[in-house]
Amino acid sequence: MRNLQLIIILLLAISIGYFIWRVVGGQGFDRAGTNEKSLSLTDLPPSYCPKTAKVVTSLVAPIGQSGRIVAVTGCRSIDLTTFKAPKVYIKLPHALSFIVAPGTKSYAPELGDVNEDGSINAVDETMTRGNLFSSDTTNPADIDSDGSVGATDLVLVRLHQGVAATASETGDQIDWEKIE
Ligand SMILES: [Ca+2]
Ligand SMILES: [Ca+2]
Repeated sequence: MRNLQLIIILLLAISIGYFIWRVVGGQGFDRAGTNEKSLSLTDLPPSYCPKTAKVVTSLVAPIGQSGRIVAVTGCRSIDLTTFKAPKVYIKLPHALSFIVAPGTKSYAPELGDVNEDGSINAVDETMTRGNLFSSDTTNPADIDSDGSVGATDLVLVRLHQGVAATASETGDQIDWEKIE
């Protein structure tokens, strides 16, 4: 009888341990702090196709030394498996930077930061309005990268206007503007 009680207690302990491991360590980042998953970018205009993203792993590292440029696979996926940090900060072209915490599998970036200064405001809208109908493919106001500055670009700016990345979401704030 006593043995049976011990076996039940043991099984219970193993079950609880497994549950905790699944919930705490088994999602997103593993116990070493490595993200197990790629991050999917969602709710973006079909023509928006970032080639690279900047990933910053620490705000306390020397300025500019914690960031790395990574490829964006198929315009929509960022491989975070090699980053060992409790959370990472990500910046995409013309988007506000954002935090990816453990367990995050997808994110809908806010587009509209024409001048890449970390916020979407009247300056971005003025730049977009001033370049409307431009078909210069390198025009920074072509936010959705469809080859011209048009209604969609203006809608994106207006939709996200007033949204600003908080200090904790801007990573090391270095070289954001160099993201292509
Ligand atoms: Ca801006
Ligand atoms: Ca456009």
